Amino acid sequence: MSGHASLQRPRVFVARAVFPDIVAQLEAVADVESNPDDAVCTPAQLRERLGDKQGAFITGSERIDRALLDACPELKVVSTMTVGVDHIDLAACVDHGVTVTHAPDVLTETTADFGFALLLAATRQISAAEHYLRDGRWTKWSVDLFAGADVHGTTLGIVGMGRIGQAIARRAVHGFGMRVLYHNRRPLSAEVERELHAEYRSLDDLLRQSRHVLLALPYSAQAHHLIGARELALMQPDATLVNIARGGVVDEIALAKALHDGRLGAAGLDVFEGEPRVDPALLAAPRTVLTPHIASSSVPTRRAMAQLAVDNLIAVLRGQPPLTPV
Ligand code: 8YV
Repeated sequence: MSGHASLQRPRVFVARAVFPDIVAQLEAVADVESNPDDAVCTPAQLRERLGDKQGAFITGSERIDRALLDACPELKVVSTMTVGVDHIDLAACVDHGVTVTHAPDVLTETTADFGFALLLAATRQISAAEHYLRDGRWTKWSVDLFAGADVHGTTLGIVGMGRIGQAIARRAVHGFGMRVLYHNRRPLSAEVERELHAEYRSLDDLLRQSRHVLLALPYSAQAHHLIGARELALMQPDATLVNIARGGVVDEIALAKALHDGRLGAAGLDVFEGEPRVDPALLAAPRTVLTPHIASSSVPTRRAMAQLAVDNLIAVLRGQPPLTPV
């Protein structure tokens, strides 16, 4: 009996080490292969692990492409604990009949907090000032010590006005008395614009008119290097650029050059094109705060992301509609 029952249990691969109590919920309904060492699979290892599985629990580090799907004929559902899905070939998943689910909403406020933290840290040079102090270089108070631009009361341009962009707009307007401009594939309804106190602009106008610019758009081929040398040249010379979207949205070499040449005030970056590798040009750029893709990383939020990913996976394996399909 139990042997028969176990034959019926779907097989699932959990690609990274996630909260054991949340994975235990999956183990109650599926045969789970996990990755307690938390090593990131190479594409070949991922193909091998998923070769006999019906379900995949992944993060942003695992790439689901056509070659992988060709090699994993039993795969029915890919559940990513991220909101972004640029690591998944959605068209190939449709062709292979694979359901894709993601984890929106649960990380919105935590990620918006971090976007604002980066805006403040970069504009007010908090990292550089702390290193200066720790290095023992602080010998006297002076009027212009780390004097930078202001955040409150200035104009913030938000590129990508989805859930996270809107949560940042609320912080900017209500917490910091800022004026908010935004650019989006489609303008928001007049009602939502009114509620957010946000004004639509073309990308070029937003870059020209904003004191600070924050990127919160999904990555796509059209968004590749959306912010390059031409766009950086449109920005105000003391503006801060914050990127909590994906590294590929920004031409990092052009950004490093603008910072070196003093044509941009500061940069706060949580995402990088080749992450976890960070381009040496960015590492050497002045007035820059760099963090290792942690915008959603609070314990309650990372737990909520993992829980939603498991709930989605279990629903699809049971033949029920997923909670948050892509
Ligand atoms: C994740 C993110 O932490 O959800 C997303 O899209 O970028 C982050 O919240 C990261 O992708 C995990 O791999």
